[in-house]
Parts: sequence; structure tokens; C-alpha cells
Amino acid sequence: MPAPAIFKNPEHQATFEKQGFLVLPFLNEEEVRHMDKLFDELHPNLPADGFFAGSYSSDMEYKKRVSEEIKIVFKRRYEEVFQNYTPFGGAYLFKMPAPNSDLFIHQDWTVVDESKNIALNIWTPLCDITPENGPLMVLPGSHYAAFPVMRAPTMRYFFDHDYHLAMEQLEPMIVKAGTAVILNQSLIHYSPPNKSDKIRKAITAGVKTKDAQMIFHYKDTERNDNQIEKFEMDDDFFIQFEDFFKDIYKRPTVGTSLGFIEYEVPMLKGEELKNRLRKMKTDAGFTFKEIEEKIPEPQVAEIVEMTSKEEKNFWQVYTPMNIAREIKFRVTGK
Ligand SMILES: O=C(O)CCC(=O)C(=O)O
Ligand SMILES: [Fe+2]
Repeated sequence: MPAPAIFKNPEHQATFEKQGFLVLPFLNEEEVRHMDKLFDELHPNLPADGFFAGSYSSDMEYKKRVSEEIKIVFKRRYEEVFQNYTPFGGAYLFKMPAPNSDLFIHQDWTVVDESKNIALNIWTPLCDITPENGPLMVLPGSHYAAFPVMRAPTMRYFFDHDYHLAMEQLEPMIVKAGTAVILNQSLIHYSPPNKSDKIRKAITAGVKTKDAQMIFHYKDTERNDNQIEKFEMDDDFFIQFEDFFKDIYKRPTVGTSLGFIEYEVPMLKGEELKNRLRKMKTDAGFTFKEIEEKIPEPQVAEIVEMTSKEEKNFWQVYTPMNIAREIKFRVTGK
């Protein structure tokens, strides 16, 4: 049994199921201003560069305060948009204007049993998003219903081996401040560096199927088998890590172990991955970008034609720089 409908509006539900995400106006101007002001109050000293999530912080008070405020401010709209739901808090996400502020392509962790329940990430920017300031980019149709996989910090992504094939198919979410991109947490997403001259602030707010048990998986990377330990967790476990980048890779010290399950992530690569991504994207109603992988040989016929027309010899037309540019164009289309 898949998760019961979580959107009140059947059209929202249908679009969300098809695409794995839905774009909806969410916070009004006043709510955006309120969350933006709170961010400034709580972050008097900003880092020089990088991407940050509030959940990386070791300050428990700060993380609880933000998570509770998100539940309060988002409630107005939750009540209008959702049914059969439980909110589970959230965090600020910010990108400093710097080349290292990108976030690697990923799927969010499995936090509910996705065969029965659903977990949403309501990603809401506090400024207008442009192609330059680090937009969220999603791979339409790559969610659990199309390809059911489990995710955890010590588990690989099914597209890891050839992740560039997934990168090529991402679509940027160019949305105004307060407009949410509501993602299924299993959807593949990424965000490029912020190339503007201002910080890019956003909020991630969690909503799940009503009363769904939070779960988390731990794969001991020392083990050479497919045993994965499953834990029942509190709703706000993602803000309970003290030293985020160390603790997420360790066996959890909070929650209750339910014992082990046998599971192996199906790893796809090359043509098999490409075909799967093509199906995902086209089923979601998006165009798959057919990108030629092979670096083409310079085509002699073309050169001869150009040489006679332009009366230039090979090296005048095809300087090493031109060749490099041509190859880049043929590979990336830019
Ligand atoms: O804010 C971003 O750029 C990325 C957000 C993200 O990965 C998430 O909300 O799960
Ligand atoms: Fe994410």
C-alpha cells in the first residue's frame, strides 16, 4: 500500500506523484521577512564561504529554536495544503557567495518506511532564486515510486558510479522568495555554487505521513555483508547530532535498534543508468537531454568544406583552442 494522499488538492497530489516534486507559493511576504530577520539575528557572524545547513551546528538550543519556529510559521500554509500529515521541523540552509558553496548531488536519507509513508522536504528560499545564486536543481521523476532505494549516510547512491549522467538531467528551480519546491525526500537533487554577490538563504521544512515512525539506517562499512541496522528515531533526530560530520557516519547513540535487515543498493551505471534516468524523466513529463558521450573525431569532410569556403587551412580553422572549444560544445552543448 503506497502512502495515503498528503495533499488536499487531488491535482497537487497527482503532479507530485508524477514528478516527485511540486512548486507552490508557500510563505507570504511577512513570513519571509520574519524568517529572514530571525536568520540575521541568529547568525551574527557568517562564514566567508561554503554551503551550510543549520543541522551541521553543535548548538542544540539554536537548532531547536529554528525548528520550532519553522513549525509555527509554516503551519498556516500546511493547514491549507496538506491532510493526513505531521510536521517534523526544519533548518536554515545558506550558501555564501563563493565557488565552494555547491552541494553534492544526492537524495535525502530514508527517514520513514517509504513503501507505506512519505517524507517531504519543503524547500523555501528567503530571496528570489536566479540561475546564478545557487538554485536547487532536481531530477524529475527520480523518486521512490520510480526506483525504490534506501538511503543513509554510510550507504551509496544508486547513481554514484556515473553521477555525471544524473547531473546532466537536473532542472533548476527558479522560484521567488517564499515559493516552495516540495520534494519527495527520495528525489535526486543538487545545488550549484552561489555566483552572485549576496548570501542565498533558504529553509528546509519536513512533513511526513501522519504519525509515521521516523527511522534511520546504519551500515557498518567495516562489514563485508549486506546487513543494515535499522533504528526507530525521534521526530527531530536530524538536529540531535552533536558533531554532524562525524556522528552521521557512526552507529546512532540515540533511538532504538530494531535489529538487522538484509539490503543492497542496486547500483546502476553506463547505458543502464542512462536508460533508467531517461524513463524517469520522460514519465515525469520532462525532456531527457540526449548528450553525446563520445568525444568525436574531427570530421574531415567538414574541414575540407570549410577550407574551400573560407580559404583557410586546417590549422587556421582548427587551432588547438578552437578544437578544445568545439569538443566542449559537442559534449555540453555550450
Ligand atoms: O539548499 C540547498 O541548496 C540544498 C538543499 C537540500 O539538499 C535539501 O534541502 O535537502
Ligand atoms: Fe537534500
